[in-house]
Parts: sequence; structure tokens; C-alpha cells
Amino acid sequence: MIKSTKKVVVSGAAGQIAYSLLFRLGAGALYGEDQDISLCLLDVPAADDRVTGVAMELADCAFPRVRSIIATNDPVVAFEGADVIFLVGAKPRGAGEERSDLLKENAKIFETQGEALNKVAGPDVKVLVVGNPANTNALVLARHAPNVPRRNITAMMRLDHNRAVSMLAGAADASVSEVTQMVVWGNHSSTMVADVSHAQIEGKPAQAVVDPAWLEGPFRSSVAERGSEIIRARGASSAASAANAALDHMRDWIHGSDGRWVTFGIFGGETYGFDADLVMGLPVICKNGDYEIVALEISAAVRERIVSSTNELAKEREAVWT
Ligand code: NAX
Repeated sequence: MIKSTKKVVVSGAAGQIAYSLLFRLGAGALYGEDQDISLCLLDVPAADDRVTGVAMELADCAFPRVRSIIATNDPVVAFEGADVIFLVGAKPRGAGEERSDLLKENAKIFETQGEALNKVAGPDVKVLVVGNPANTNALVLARHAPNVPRRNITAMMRLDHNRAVSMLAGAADASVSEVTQMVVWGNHSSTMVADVSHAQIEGKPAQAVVDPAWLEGPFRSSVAERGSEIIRARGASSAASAANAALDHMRDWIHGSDGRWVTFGIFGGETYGFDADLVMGLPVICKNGDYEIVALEISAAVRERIVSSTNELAKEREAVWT
């Protein structure tokens, strides 16, 4: 059977995350080797030359499954007929700028993109917001795209999830595939809650395998501070690992997570008694092109930490709405 070409959109196409993401998409990392894709590169006019260069390199890879490469500055053109949209492009914090300025500047971008999505996107489109502040940008996007089901709009918490899994595996000298039931709750920020209370390593509770004092102390702070640590070491923010996490997120969503829990930034906090109008990290299982929130018991201590993170999200929401 001939499968119709899938349209995959990447915004921030001239940026460093896209420079990894686009080439892995071209190589078939999302849909595999028997599915044609059309790549759509969205960025601002100031980045036109760089996007042209990236498009030339993509063409030079001669990827067998890439049927077309389109570059545009117009989100309406980009989103029309899209199957999958990675919203990576965002405005970084400028010198002397406050976090609230960053929130407002980015809200404008995601407002415009939400309106475009609302106008042309199909009901099955899958959207992943990577650009920071990712959770609140996804909220803004959803508010401006009421025609798109809210569950189709997600924010990236997978890099935090992958970091936590990798650190646990390292501490236990186990393979990452043997680390299961990890959850990262809340905001993609330093308030995120990397929760090991359900985590298992090689089928045993993480607390029984790894020193609980390490789990309570260095592990928690290392997951939350990993991004800053990478900036200090590399002189630039995480790019290839962020692209990899974006692919993991979307691949699981499309093809299923095989019963494994993964963390999605989504609406749905009300399942746990949190504010329903926030996009927060929650545990999900992906199946049949969709996902289900995993229902768990949360201890009072973990809940208290999650509430600090959702309070931060509520403040971000307030900042973009005033
Ligand atoms: P870069 O600064 O390299 O690239 C950003 C690109 O976005 C630029 O090409 C810029 O022209 C473009 N852009 C700006 N406004 C746009 C708009 N309105 N429409 C389309 N494109 C637009 O950043 P990069 O390192 O690629 O990071 C991109 C975003 O990912 C940043 O906001 C970053 O903070 C965020 N991250 C999010 C992570 C997560 O886990 N959610 C982790 C990695 C990363 O820090």
C-alpha cells in the first residue's frame, strides 16, 4: 500500500536544535524508512539565508524518503495540512531582560502561531512546543487555537525525563532500558519535580537499588540543573539531546510507548487535583497514536513540590495575560 506523504514542520529551522532535528527527521528517525515525508522549515525573515543553507544541506543528503523541502516565514503556509509540528523557534532572553519580558515576547510568537494553527490545522495534527518557556508557550498556543483539540498540543518535558533516566541508570550501573516508571512533574524549569517514588531499575524499586540520600539530594538537583551545566561546559545550550528528546516524544506519540511511562507536558492536571488550565509534566502511556495519563498515588511530600511548580506555571500564565 502506498502511504501518503507526511508533512513535518519545524519552526526555528535556522537554530541549533533544528540543525540536529531536521537531519534526523530526514534520515527517517520519526516515521521509519518506508514513509515519505515533506519537511517544512519555518523561521523569521532575518534567518532566511541560514534556512536556505540548511535546506541546501538537507537536499545534499539525498535522503530517500524526503519528497520535498519547503521554507517559509508564514505559519499559515507551514501549518496547512501538517501532520506533525515541532515548535522549536522562540526568542531567547536578551541582556538585561527580565523573565516576564521573555514570557511576553514569546507569548506574542505563540499567539500568532496559535491563530495560524486554528485557521488551517486538521483535527489530528500533533504539536510539540520545545521553545521556552515551553509549557506556557503551549498554553498560549492552545488558547489561540480553540479548533484544535487541547490534547493535541503538548510541551517538551522529555529531555528532563531522559536526563533523569540516564542518571538513574548510571548510578545503578544498569542499562537505560531497564529504568522504568520515571516521572517529571510540573514545569520545564528549575522547579520541575523529578520523582523516583515509582521508578524501577531492573524491576526493583529505585530506592532499593540506589542510595536514597543521593536520590533525595544530588540526583534531584542534577536533573533540574543539567541544562545550565551543559551551557557552562559547552558554551551553548543543549541542542542534539533536545532534538533527540523531541523525536522520542513524537515517535512514542505516533507509534506507542510499548507500555512504558513517558513524561508529556500536557493539559490534564485536574486528574491529580491540579489546575486544569496549565500545561504540566504528567506521566503518560502512548498507544494507537494517542496517550493516556497514568493514575498514581502521590505522597504528600511530592505533591507539595509539584504545587510549587504549578504555582510557578500559574504565575507565568498571569504574566502573559496582563
Ligand atoms: P536558537 O537560538 O539556535 O534558534 C532559535 C531559532 O528560532 C532561530 O533560528 C530564530 O530565528 C527562530 N525563531 C525566533 N522567532 C521565531 C518565530 N516567530 N517563528 C519561527 N522561528 C523563530 O535556539 P535553539 O538552541 O535551537 O533553542 C530553541 C528553543 O528551545 C529555545 O527557546 C530553548 O530555550 C528551547 N529549549 C527547550 C528545551 C526543552 O526541554 N523544552 C531544551 C532545549 C532548549 O533549551
